[in-house]
This record gives sequence, structure tokens and C-alpha cells, in this order.
Amino acid sequence: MRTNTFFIGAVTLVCTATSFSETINVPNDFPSIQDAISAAESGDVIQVEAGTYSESIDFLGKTITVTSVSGSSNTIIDGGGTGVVVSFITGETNKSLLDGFTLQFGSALRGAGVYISEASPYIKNCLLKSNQATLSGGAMYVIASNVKLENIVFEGNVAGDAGGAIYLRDSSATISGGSMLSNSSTNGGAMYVKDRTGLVLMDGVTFRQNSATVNGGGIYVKNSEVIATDCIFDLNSANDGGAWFSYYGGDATITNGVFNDNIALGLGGAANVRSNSTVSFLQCTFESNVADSDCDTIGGGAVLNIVNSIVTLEDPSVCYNLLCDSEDLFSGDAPIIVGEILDCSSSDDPGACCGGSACWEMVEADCIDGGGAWNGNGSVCGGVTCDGGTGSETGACCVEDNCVQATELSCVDAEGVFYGTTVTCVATECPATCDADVNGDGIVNVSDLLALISVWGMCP
Ligand SMILES: [Ca+2]
Repeated sequence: MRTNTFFIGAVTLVCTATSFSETINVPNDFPSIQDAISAAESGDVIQVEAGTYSESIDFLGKTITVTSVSGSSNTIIDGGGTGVVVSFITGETNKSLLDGFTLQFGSALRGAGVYISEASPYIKNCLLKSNQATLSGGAMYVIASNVKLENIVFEGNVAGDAGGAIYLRDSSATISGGSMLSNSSTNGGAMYVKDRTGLVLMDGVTFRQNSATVNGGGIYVKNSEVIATDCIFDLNSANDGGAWFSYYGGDATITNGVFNDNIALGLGGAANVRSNSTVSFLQCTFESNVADSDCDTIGGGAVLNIVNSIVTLEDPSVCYNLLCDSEDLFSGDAPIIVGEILDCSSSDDPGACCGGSACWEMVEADCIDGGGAWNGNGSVCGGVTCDGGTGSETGACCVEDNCVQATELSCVDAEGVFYGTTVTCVATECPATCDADVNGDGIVNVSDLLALISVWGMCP
């Protein structure tokens, strides 16, 4: 509870209350976060203990920090399906900070998780999940504002109309780190950006498995400018613009972007850019994107579809993109290619990976790490049959110094080393192992003893 003890005695009467920043604890000083905010004064820090708080909070224009003691996974503000969870609607500045919460189960017309109007709050280290807006901004609605977001994860939020995770209008934003996972909407599965007033800057943001039933599985940009650096767009899907959709001056500069495994039923597996938009993709990778994924011949541009717009590709890496089943990379206007189209590096080449009877395309390391059966660089799921995970062919598998004829999957399961289906145990001599050979040179001698002594003591 706020106490006036400080103002008695040593502190002179010249000091005003605002010259102190006080720490207020929830629930020890106030049972609810909103009660603490209502009592707080400029500069105060509200520290919230771990727990689930069923309430909606409003910063009331105050220059305060609301932070959790134990981080977002342990400190939850639950909207309970009634209204907006957090509001910034009274001219808050970037000195109004929300740090370290999960904001969940908001339900509203707009901005069910966080609603920001004519304000500039700073939000970091939060998880916004399972919020639902009837219209726009499933997790966050931002209008006539300037927001700073740092390390925010948006997961499983839904908007009926636009921007499953974030809807930004007449606003600028700085978004650093974090990710947008499995959000969905009609347009802009994760983000919808409309009507510029300033830049939308994104750095190191991952857009993964977001979906739009119409346009822009990851992001939809209209009459705005987005600068995206080191962002990843993978596994997003839409009707047009699997990851990205630009419309009416939807301008962007995307540097070191990775566009992998995005899917459009129609146009632009990775991106659809149209109607006087100017978009530059600088040193971006486009790998395994698919357009016209339903192969109904309505669609185009495995990588890009361009209409009345200027699209520049500078030194792009392009591989394994498909229009239905053919490699037809671009449709509509031709992109401007600066430099050359590079192959994706071979070690990162995806291939078909069988897990049970299911198939995914991914890089070999991820496939083996996940216990899948690898079908080789450049293989595609359409060209292999996954037979329930046992793998149809066997090969030599060394489990320590024993060779067994096994499938790759069962070999990996046994933590063995698989030598390939063309190699048999008859032709394979597994390297001998012995426990005392500490440095692995095949001889047990004083070197092993010294290696052992060098690490003598408690295990780290
Ligand atoms: Ca189609």
C-alpha cells in the first residue's frame, strides 16, 4: 500500500510525490493489477507476482511500468472471453511499459488482447495467445498510434476480418524479435497494415503457420511502408500471397528474408504484389513455396505474382518452388533481377522426410533430429511413399561396434550410425568402441588417464 511515511521527517516539503518512484506489489499491496494501476503515480513500478489474474486492465494514461516477477509463462492476465485484456487509450507514451505477461482469452470486436488508440506504449516479453476479435486485430489493434514491441509471441489468435495477430492503421511500429505463430484471419493471417503515418519496422520476427482464407497468409500491407530485416516467413498459407500480400501502395523493403514452405491456393506462393506497390527483396531466400497448390489451374507464380507494381529481387536464392507440379517461378509483371538468382546451399537443401505414413519437406538435420526417415536432398513428398515409418529399405547400421541390417528410422532410434541402404553389414566393419578409450584414439593408455585426471572433481 502506498505510504506517506517518506514525507514525514527527513524529506523536505519541497519534494512532491512525483519525485519518488515507488514499487507496488500485486497481490500484497493490491489484490488486482487494475487497483494497483489506479493507485499508482507517474514513475511507479507495479510488480506482479506469479499467478493468473482474471481481469482487464487500462493504463489510464500513466507513465508506469507494470512488470511480472516471474515472467510471462507464470504470470497470466486472463480476459475470460469478455472484452479487451489490456487498453492503452489515454495518450500513453513509450514510458508506459508492460513487461512479462501472458495475455489470453480476450474477446472483442477489435484488439481482443491489447487495444491501443492514440497512444505509444512499450510492450515486451509477452505472450499473446488465444485472443479473438470479431473484426480486426485478434491479439492487438493499433490505431493512430506508435507502438514499440519487443520479444512478443503472438500465438493462436484469430480475427474475423483482418490481422489475426496485429492490425495496424494510421500507425507506426517497431517490432523487434518475437514471433507470430498459427494466427488466422480472412486477410493478413498474422498482420494487417493499413494507411501509413510512419514506418513499420520489423527486425528478427518469425511468421510461422499463419493462415488467411483470402489474402496474405503472413502479412497484408496496404498503403503503408514496411521495412523488414532478418525476418522468417515459413509455412504460412492463403488463397493469394502465401506469406505476403501488398496492395495499393503496400511498399516494403525486405532484407535477408527467408520465405520457405509458404502455400497459395492461387497466386504467389511466397508473395503477391499488386496495384502500385513497390517491394524490394534484398538477399532473400525463397525455398519450397507452392502456388496453385490445389492444382485447379487457377493460380500462378510459385514465388511471386506481380500486377502493376515494381518488385526488385537482389541476389535472391531460389529453389524447389512449385506452381502445382511445375517450376514456374513468376507470373504477371516480370520482377527486376539485380545480381543473380542463386541456388540454395546444398547442405540446407530440403528433402522429403517420412514420419510414420506422413511426409514433410525439411532439411536433413531436422528430419534426423526428429527421428524421421530421410529421402535425400531435393526429394519431394509427391515423389516418395512413406510406408508407416519403418522405411522399406534397410542398410548397414552400426550400434556401437555391432552391425545390424536395419531401416534408417530404426537405426536412428537405436542411436546408431546409418550407412545408407546401398551398404550391407557384410561390407561394413563398425568402428570398435571401448569405454576406457576416453580420447577415442583406439588405444587405452596414459593419454586417457591424463584426460580423465584433467576433468577430476564434481561434474558440472
Ligand atoms: Ca488454384
